[in-house]
Amino acid sequence: MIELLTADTPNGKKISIMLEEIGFKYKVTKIRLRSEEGDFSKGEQFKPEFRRISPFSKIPVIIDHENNKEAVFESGAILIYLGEKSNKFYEQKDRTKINQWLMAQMAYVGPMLGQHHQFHRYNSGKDKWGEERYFKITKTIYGDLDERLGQSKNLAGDNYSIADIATFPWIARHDWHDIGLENFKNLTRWYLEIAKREAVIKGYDLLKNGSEIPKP
Ligand SMILES: N[C@@H](CCC(=O)N[C@@H](CS)C(=O)NCC(=O)O)C(=O)O
Repeated sequence: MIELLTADTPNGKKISIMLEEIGFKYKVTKIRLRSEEGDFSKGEQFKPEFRRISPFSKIPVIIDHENNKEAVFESGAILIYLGEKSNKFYEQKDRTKINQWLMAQMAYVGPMLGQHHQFHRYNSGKDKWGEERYFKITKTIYGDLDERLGQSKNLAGDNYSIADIATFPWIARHDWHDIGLENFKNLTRWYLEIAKREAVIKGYDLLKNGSEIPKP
């Protein structure tokens, strides 16, 4: 059994989607990232027992109870671990391509879209320069992903892979981005194909509170 310590965020959803896709038995342990008053500095991610398995105090983390309670932090590393363990969505022959698109998600797509959330969604009007910068970068990312998906069925080639699983929950925040997903035809085609997968629908609603995938 895999224990998933997480919260309802794009990085958290990557792992619940993967666990549903590979059909592993898992349980979700919710980590409250902020106090009742909304203070992040008082979240459960800073408890010493959590920091022992997640040194940067971030979700998601998994504990593999079938493998000597091996704990893995960083969503990309977790996807690789589960891909290797299940032999699914991480085809040996495609690994170089999958790794590129996975690393691009981890190092660029996620962090940039995350900044766009901070400036545009949570702190709109506070910093014009930051707001414009991350709006522009987000638009560029949509364009670049659209271009790739005009040439390729999925990010790393024909096969749906952990690179798609890592990227999907970030694009699922398109309603926060205000870029207009529907203007990016190839990205929309890919998004809708993934959005109808049963495992994705289930994994998206990881806390079982009726969370639905936003339509373009
Ligand atoms: N690169 C990390 C990023 C994880 C991350 O930023 N997690 C956020 C939620 S999506 C978090 O735990 N934030 C709590 C905090 O920063 O205190 C990953 O992909 O696992």
